[in-house]
Amino acid sequence: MIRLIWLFILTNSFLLGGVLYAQPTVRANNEKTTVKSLPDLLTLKHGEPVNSPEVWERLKRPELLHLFKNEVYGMVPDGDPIPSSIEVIEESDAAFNNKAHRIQFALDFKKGHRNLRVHILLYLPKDVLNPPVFLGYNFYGNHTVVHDNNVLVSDSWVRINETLDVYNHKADQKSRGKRSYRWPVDKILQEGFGIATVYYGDIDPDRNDFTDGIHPFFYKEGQDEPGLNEWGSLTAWAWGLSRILDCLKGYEATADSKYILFGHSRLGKTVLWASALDQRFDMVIANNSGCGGAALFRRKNGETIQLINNRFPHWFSKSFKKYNDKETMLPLDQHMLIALNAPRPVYIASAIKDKWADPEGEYLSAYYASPVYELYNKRGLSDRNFPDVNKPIHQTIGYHVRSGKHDVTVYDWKQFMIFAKGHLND
Ligand code: GTR
Repeated sequence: MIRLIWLFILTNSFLLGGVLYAQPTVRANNEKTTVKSLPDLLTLKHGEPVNSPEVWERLKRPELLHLFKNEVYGMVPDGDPIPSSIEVIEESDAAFNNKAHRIQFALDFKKGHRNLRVHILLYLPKDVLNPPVFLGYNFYGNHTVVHDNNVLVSDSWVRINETLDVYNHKADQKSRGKRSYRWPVDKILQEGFGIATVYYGDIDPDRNDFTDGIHPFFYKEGQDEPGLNEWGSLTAWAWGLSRILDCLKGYEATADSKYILFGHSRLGKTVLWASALDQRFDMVIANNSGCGGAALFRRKNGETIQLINNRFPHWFSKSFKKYNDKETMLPLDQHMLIALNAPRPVYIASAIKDKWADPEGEYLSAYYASPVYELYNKRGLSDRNFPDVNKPIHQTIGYHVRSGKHDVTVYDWKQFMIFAKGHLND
């Protein structure tokens, strides 16, 4: 079959390997994409059926985790745990006009002369014991998420973004609150949730450089970059979320909280992988996560394996590069990543203008993950047809495609909170 050339990058607002990362625009796809050849979730590699939660958990789940680690994201190298310490470095019970507690932790990793400091910002509503907590990374520093002058500013390397006042790769006071429209913290607290956020670059700066961030802490003598099937940045960020969870679970006020992982875009990819790896996360929400997140690789709609590996060579393992333009050779696809979250509630959110992330591919992935949820008698998505815009579906797998572009909006958060309230006790 002749593949029509359909992808056309129209934008001039991104630079290869550069500092701008706007979503390239995608011209409509004329090819009828097929997902006929999706690898089967309910068959083991030697052909036996997966017909119970027990077989899924004992055999299929480990089989898939092994594949994702070896072929896609890369694995965390074995070795002794990295010594770390955790300390409350600032707190107040007068945040948000006395309505909330603010706690800031410093999580420090140490090895030889190396020290990596990760700031965790946590807000908790007053008078709610162990509230459910949304946990998500932010892109430009904790101080960008809220208008709160007490939030500490990270020293880590930051991507340049002049509209957010980030110059010279340094976080700056001037960016305070500039991303607050994506984080309706006040509303989240009012609804009885806590919220924890961390700048993702504290764990690993988002650039093709493996001498910084957490990776070097794991190197063997003489090593200066991850091996073939070792971790890229996405796995590093996922690993970091588990360390942040260790910390929050060790803190009295959140020790028994439920945790809802939330991530947008590359951080949406991160959270799906993080909660596949760590089943202590109670729920996961991936917003506009696209290629390497919820979207099916085999559709090759919008961003493809080759495009993502070329623009972001550090995100995945080196072994993933062999699938550039060879999607059908992959022994897995992203419905399997979503299924690794079963039976926990998972929410996939798309935006209709976010063609780069392939909204329909994100939906179909969730749809094809559903048989694993059904093994547990949970409801996934039952309709193969793409839903209407702004018509959320809230089964144990939740989904919406909203109007508008690649972003996080008030509409999205409204759905996330309704979903969390309705499904945390599934
Ligand atoms: C884009 C990238 C996407 C998505 C996005 C983001 O440029 O192609 O995969 O991750 O960046 O994270 O903002």
